Amino acid sequence: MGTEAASRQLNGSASAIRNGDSARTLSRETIERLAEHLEQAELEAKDVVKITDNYPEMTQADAYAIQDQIRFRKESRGHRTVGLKAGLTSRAKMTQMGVNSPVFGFLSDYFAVPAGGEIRVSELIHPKIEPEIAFVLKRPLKGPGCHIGTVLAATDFVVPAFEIIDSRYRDFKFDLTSVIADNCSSARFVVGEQMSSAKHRDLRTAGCVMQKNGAVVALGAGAAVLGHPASAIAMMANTQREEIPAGSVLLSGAITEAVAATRGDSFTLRIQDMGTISIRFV
Ligand code: OOG
Ligand code: MG
Repeated sequence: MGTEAASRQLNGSASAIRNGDSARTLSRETIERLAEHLEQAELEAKDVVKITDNYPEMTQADAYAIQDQIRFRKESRGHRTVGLKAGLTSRAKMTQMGVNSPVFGFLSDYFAVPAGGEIRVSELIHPKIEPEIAFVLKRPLKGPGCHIGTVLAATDFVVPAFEIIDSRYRDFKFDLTSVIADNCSSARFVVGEQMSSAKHRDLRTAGCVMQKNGAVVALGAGAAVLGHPASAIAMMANTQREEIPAGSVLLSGAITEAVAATRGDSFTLRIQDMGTISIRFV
């Protein structure tokens, strides 16, 4: 266990996310139990009812504390947290999921799948795939006060990315607090191999085309993500308590709605002037 994880555990009320807007209402014991419950659903690929069915009063602070506890459980078993993700940063995603504010989660080492590789469907419940732009940092980022300029200056390169989400909740139905507790449906991610400078291109007008088995299934442009994908990363940095370390992979959120994937499907994503990535579901 890293000292960071240890101190997070010892300081029971500490969450990796700042929660100016709400206070915790659940006991430490309940938070630990719900974290175990949701992580088990992930590891066994079995869906569960959304936790707000039993805890309707729970707050976003409770939800981030549960997410944090899931992260702690993984880190305690030796998994590295390799990055963070923003979710529900585009209108398309907010409308698709019926939720109206961005959320943030973490990426564990075993979520990473190489570009051109395979996603094993048997390890997942009901996966969906999303086209995203990933940022890799050369310098740490720390809020408050981060903005698009701070993010671009700290970015080493940007790459096209797939996120494979897999809500642990039945029928992929949830509310904001339930999805935050479930680490924002994070399951797998794939980043491209072609590194592009974030400074010398306009990420707002970068076109994005996702194909499923050769047919175009989703298209958009970078600006769909909060006007500029770097603003999702600024928001992420401003909500984290801890500094985001150099080298982190940061997913800025789906540009379009997520598309369901089943065994045998292959997906390709092309982002204008940033290259192409592909993945197969087996
Ligand atoms: C929540 C996660 C959304 C994105 O990029 O918008 C997300 C979900 O829709 O299950 O990752
Ligand atoms: Mg996503």
